[in-house]
Amino acid sequence: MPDMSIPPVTPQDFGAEILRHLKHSLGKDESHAALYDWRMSLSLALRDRVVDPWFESTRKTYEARGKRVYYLSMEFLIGRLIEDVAINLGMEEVAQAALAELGQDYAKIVADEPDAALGNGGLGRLAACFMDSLSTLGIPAYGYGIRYEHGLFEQHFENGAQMETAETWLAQRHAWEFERPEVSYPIHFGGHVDEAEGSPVWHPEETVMASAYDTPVIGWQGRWANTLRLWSAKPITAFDLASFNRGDYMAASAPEALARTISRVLYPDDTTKTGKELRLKQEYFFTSASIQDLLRRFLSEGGDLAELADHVAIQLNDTHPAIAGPELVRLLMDEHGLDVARAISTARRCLAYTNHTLLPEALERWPEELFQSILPRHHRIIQLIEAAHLADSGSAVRIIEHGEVKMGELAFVMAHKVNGVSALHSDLVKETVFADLNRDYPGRIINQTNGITPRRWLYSCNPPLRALINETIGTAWPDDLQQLEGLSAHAGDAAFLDRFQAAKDANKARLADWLKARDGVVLDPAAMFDVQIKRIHEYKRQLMNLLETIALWNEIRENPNGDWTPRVKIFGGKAAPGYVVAKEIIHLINDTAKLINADPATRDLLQIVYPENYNVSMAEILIPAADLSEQISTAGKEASGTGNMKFALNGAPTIGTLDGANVEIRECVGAENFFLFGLTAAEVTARRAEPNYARRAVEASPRLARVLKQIESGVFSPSDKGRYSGLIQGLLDHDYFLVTCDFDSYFEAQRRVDTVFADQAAWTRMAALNTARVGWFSSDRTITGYARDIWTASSLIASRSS
Ligand code: 26Y
Repeated sequence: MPDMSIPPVTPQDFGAEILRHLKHSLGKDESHAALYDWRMSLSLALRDRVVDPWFESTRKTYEARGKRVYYLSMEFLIGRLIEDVAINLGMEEVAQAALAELGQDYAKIVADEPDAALGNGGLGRLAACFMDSLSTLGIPAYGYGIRYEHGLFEQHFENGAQMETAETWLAQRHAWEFERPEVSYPIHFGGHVDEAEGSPVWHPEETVMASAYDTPVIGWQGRWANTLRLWSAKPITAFDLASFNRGDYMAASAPEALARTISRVLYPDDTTKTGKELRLKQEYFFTSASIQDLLRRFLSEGGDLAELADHVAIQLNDTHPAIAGPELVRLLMDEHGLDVARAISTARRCLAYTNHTLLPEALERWPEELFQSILPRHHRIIQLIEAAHLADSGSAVRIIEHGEVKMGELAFVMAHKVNGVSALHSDLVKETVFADLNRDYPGRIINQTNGITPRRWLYSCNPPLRALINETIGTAWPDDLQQLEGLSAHAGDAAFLDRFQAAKDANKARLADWLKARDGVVLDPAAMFDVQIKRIHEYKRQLMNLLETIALWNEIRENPNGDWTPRVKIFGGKAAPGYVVAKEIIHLINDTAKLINADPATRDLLQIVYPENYNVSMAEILIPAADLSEQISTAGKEASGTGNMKFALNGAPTIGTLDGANVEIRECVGAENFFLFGLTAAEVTARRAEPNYARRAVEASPRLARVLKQIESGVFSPSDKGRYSGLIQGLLDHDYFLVTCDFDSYFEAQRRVDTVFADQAAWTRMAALNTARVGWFSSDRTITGYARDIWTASSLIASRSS
């Protein structure tokens, strides 16, 4: 039921609103308007319609005086917004019609919007899905992050190798945000602490201002809107006029340049703790601004700090904002006079921490010396936190140890709840990284399995399937996704399955058209589209996928008249710029594609496609078009995965290991609708202890041995035969991610895929049952879990209008 706050509008009236913006906001008349002008006018006209529900939500929140949720995240991987906002406002058709009447192409305008790519991958996209669900559920919430001037780098291939160039989404105005120059906070760095008089005083060496930019986040049917508040760094003194007048223009703008570097660029690495001073400054910058902002809001409403935790829930998206603990303690002690014990216990009741990785190389630790030089007061406070933790719990786990400040331990100790992001991952969090702390604080670690927003990841990205679902089970599913279960009853209905397949075929044709237009690549829409899209990581095992592709190529060549299922292997994803092995894997995929795609003997049966610059918008085209979802990480390494959920929801069965949320997806869709292979997490650990496990696996698999030999001998790199010898030797010497051990099992599972795919009715039924049975993976369900188990407040969801 549409909310009263969104008045219905005709295409004519909405067209007039667009024209008004064209004239008054863009200063253009129709005859001179460029695509950019139309896009900005459409965006501003849509934004206008978000403002009333946004004000209304803010008013209700203020009146309720209940609890607000603050989601602190270094990353928000948002993507485009025009379609998202139009759909949530129920205005998609009106917008299309309005632009058609103005002689403009809605789809072309939508495609002109740059992605807001303020994130690397899963963790950042999760934050964006959570913002969508918080608004849909009517939970008063703020997202807090950094307004990076440059989002995730753009990826180009030069002779198959990844090159990076700066992303420039803010080169054009960002239509959705409201600049708030009046909302700004000083952020201090460095200097020293004077403890002489008993009450410590921090004398910082450097100060920048954090300045707010607000983007409203509208929920389903415009019922509620929250705010995403991103901080931009500004100098305290913009400009040194004396230097300028002397003619020293560089010196004149030095303070500005220094401050601006803090919010200049997103760190493009999600694997290795780079230990860079600038990253620590970024983390403190946005965390301090956010904590100052929420405290100011609380106090301005007359709040009593003794009751802070009844009104404030702060969720830390991994350890990147873990400095929130000491920062809140600092403000409570140094500015509001609480004693240490009260300050710590107050902060802890507000704070909760989500862990997203077990990879030891991604756990943040800062050299103590560096940390102390940048945040001397916080260093001291962390010592106080550690002392209280050791004394109160009897724990032996230190926060500062071996000259390092361990952010995971800090986040854990300062949180009242710690959660993992899938059932398996949460168990492993308890058993591995935080085993000791789990014993010291029993019950603190809980699970909240990830989810995805069905508005973007089905309703918006898959119009043909959306229409079929609406006709089959009605239109109430986008905010009650378990209703998809109603599709199961139709899984034996041939007419329904035909239409389900027709929707998939339409999406495959759309992908083929898009790729043809973008890259000149021609796909066979009758072939199976087998898709692996995600960051390039050794643990995600794109290499294993490629080895299987080469093995298949060998076998097709040997038996060209065999009963092969034509496949297109689609890869997408970026490697961290400094991750050498990941970049070699990209290069090898492209080199292999070049050779295999040119082979006349296999050309109609096997093709490899790797479009440059995978991002959220590309995912929205690839996922609905996928037949098969590749989720093949080494068991125990992928905390959850969320792409896995998006594929299943869009009717692509999974080939996968028992890792992350795959385990729960398989339980939901049924083992018979999931292509399982590979070692379990426990078997992985056991296998690693066996001597020479990789070489033995290769010896036992002539198929694999042959492929490795081909790569090593330069079959795929004829101009540089030794190019991959290091990569292959590495696999034989220390195959930490067990590519060699899982290869045969994977190859065999792929042949099971071939067999089922050849029986189109059986395949479509399996695909439809995937869609029908994954409603539980809505991020609405996830957020409901956070609200119930972590943020616990009766007033939280009460504000939702019915
Ligand atoms: C500290 C720095 C090196 C760093 C930066 C980004 C470390 C980690 C990250 C990002 C991690 C990440 O994206 N993790 C993914 O989170 C998803 C959401 O929970 C999971 O689905 C996915 O399995 C996990 O890899």
